[in-house]
Order: sequence, then C-alpha cells, then structure tokens
Amino acid sequence: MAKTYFPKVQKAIPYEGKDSKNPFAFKYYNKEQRVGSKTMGEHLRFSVAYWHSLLGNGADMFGGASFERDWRQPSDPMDRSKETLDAAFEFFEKLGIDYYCFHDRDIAPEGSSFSHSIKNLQTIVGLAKQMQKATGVKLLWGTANLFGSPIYSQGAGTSPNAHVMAHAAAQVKNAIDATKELGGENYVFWGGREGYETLLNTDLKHEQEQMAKFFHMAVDYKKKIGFKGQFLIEPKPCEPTKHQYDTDAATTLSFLREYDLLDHFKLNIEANHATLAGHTFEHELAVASAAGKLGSVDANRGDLLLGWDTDQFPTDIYSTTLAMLIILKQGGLGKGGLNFDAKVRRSSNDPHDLFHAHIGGMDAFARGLLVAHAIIEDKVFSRFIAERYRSFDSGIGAKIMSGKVGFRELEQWIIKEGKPELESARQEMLENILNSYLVR
Ligand code: XLS
Ligand code: CA
Ligand code: CA
Repeated sequence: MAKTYFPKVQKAIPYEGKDSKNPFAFKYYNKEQRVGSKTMGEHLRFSVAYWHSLLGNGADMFGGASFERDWRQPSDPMDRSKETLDAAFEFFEKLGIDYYCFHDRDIAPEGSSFSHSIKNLQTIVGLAKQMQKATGVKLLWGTANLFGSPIYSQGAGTSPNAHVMAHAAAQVKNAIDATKELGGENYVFWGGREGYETLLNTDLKHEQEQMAKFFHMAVDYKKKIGFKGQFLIEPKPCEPTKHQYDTDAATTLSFLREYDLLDHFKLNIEANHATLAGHTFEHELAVASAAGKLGSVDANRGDLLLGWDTDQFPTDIYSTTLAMLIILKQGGLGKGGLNFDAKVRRSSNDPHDLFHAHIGGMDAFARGLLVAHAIIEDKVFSRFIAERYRSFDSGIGAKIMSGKVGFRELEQWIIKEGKPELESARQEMLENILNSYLVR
C-alpha cells in the first residue's frame, strides 16, 4: 500500500449538512449543490496554497519550526520535493478541492546554477502534470518567488541593479512556462520586494518605470508563447518592504493605467492585505470589481489586534457574505478562484489540522455564498440602493449625468429650487436585515 500522510482521513471529506458533528465533514459546502445557475464548486473554485499548507512548519519571526511534516523528511532536496508532491495530491484528493497554487520555489528547489534550477522545476512540473491528470486537480495559478533569495534583498523587478532585474525576468519566464505547461488558469505577480525602505537611496520614479517595463516584457512573452491564462497582480501595502508599490487596489489600478497595462491585468485581492492597507476586504473587492478588474481572491483573514500578515483561515461569515455579494454581482470570478493563502497556527502541529482549517474556510465561504445568493434574489439591498440614487434617473440628476448641464445651470437651478431635503441612509436598519439573513 502506498504511503499515507493523512491516515485519519480514509476517503474524501463528505458533506453531511449543518447538523453534523463530524469534524471531518463539510456542514455547508456541498460541491454539486446548485446555487442559482452554477454549482457551489463552480462558484467557489477553492484552491490550496502550496507554500503554507505543504511547506509550513509553524516557524514565525520569533522561533523556528514547531512541527516537521513527514513529507519534508528526505535530506535530498529533489526527493523532498517529490515526496511533498505526493502528500499534496493525497491532501487535495481527500479534501475534494479542485485547485492549487504555487511559487516556482515551493514545488522545486533552487539548484546550484540557474540552469540547474530550471531543470529541477521542469522535472517536478512533469510529475505534477501526471498527478493532475490522474486526479483531475487543476492549477489555479503559478507565480515566482522573487522575495526569498538574498539577491532580491533590494528588489527584483525594481532592483537598482539591472543584473538582478534580468535574473527576476528569467525566473518569471520559467515560472510562466511551468504554469502554462500545467494548464494554469492564471499567473500571479506579487511584488514582495518591489518597494522601498528609504527615499535616501531610492529613485522612486525609476523603480516604477522598471516595474512597468517588467510587466510589459511579461505581457510580450505571454503573447509570444500563447499562454491563455489571466495575469493578476496582488496588492499589498507593506511587509516585507516598508512601502510596496502595489499598496492597494486603487494604487495598483492607477499604476496599470499610467503605464498602459490595464488591458492585460486583473487583481488578486487578499483579505489580510486589505486590512493591512487600512481597508476592509470588501472595500478592496469592490474597488477592483468596479473597475472590472476583480480576477481572483486570496481567501484568508488577518487579526485586527495583530498588525501583521497573520494569514489565518477565513471563518468570519459576515465577511465571506460581503465578499460573495460582490463576487456574485460581477457574475463570478471567471478564471479566478478562492485560494486559501492561509496557514495553520504554530500550535496546530498535526497534519490533520490542515483538514480542519480548509473545511472551516470552505464552509465559511459556502455559507457566505448561500446568504449572498438569498440577499441578491430578494433584492434587499439592490432595491434600497437603486431607490437611494433615484434622483439621478430623471430631472436634474439625469441632466448632470448626461453632461447636459454645468455649474452655471446648476447655480440657476439651485436659486430656483432652494435647499435639498435628505432621506435617511438607514444604515442600522440595513445592518439588521443583513443579520436576519445570517442567523437563519
Ligand atoms: C504574501 C503573499 C504571497 C502571494 C504569492 O504575503 O500573500 O503569498 O500570494 O506570492
Ligand atoms: Ca496572497
Ligand atoms: Ca499574505
């Protein structure tokens, strides 16, 4: 019998409904259940983040590993990667999840030379391809780790050293190749080191122009090789750099617009990065969606009492509901999905905790989906919002929006009409309605 890394879970996690007390069962996520025009599986497109769930060992800024997984034991790096891949696919299958995401250096180790690293990556990609075929699990997105190696300590695409920038480009080229080979539906750019620590040594304008060049080269390469996946940029305000160029959704969109890149990218919004940026998760989703650029989601949560990227599994149904409202309203995530960029806590040292973590996250989003769908069907908030803006549907509002009047005409109109009367925005009433859907 093949080695098993998760002996307590013998078969795929079942859906048992909300009254189940089985910790290894879904209470809300029922993959084939239809919600509106799609199944839950099609709506939610869940994904496991390889780096946290397969490579995580509980280490934090204050202490090393607090657990060592069985699949990380081989001393040879390639053997370790192969065993990790076996454990990964056992986990994906038993969890019943459709997608996974990785960084190049998560799945294959860096070699003694750049060519050696390419070879390692290609070997593992070959194996992953077979396992995807055998299991039906797919790649949601690939990315390159442009933050771990010391050569990127002063930036990757935005390094002051052109040699480093070229190295980053070569690495991304290979990560895109790997993603394409595995049928990846997206490719993510997260600029962990693309920012600055101090303006005393930084030419901010130059670095932004470098970043734009980097992205243009990526777009050219994508066209050249016919990669059909969606390019995504993942905003984050800080960590590891003090200031990162892709601080939040609005900043990233404006950068893309300024450098004529908007047509080629969408955003991958992470909940924890939103709160680090001083926004709510739903704000970042709404900003991206309003621009038609909400491509995918890193589904996790931060801790408002801890000011860093804690990457916890999402459990807050209020938050998943607000997120799903935005996702449903834009007709879904398209090629994107909900990737659990989240790690079990340092004290959760049993590999089976990975099941509890993902089951909780999947159930939280499934509940969010159900509630959001009911709210949209009942038109509770959409009716209220349409009514709130009705003064723009006709009369002076319609004239303003169609550009038929200017400041002069509006001055005349105000002189005649006088002071506006305001209606209540009814925030508390709406919050009560939302809660009434959540407790059903
Ligand atoms: C780190 C980011 C990273 C990206 C992928 O904070 O969330 O994991 O999602 O590079
Ligand atoms: Ca992320
Ligand atoms: Ca994060």
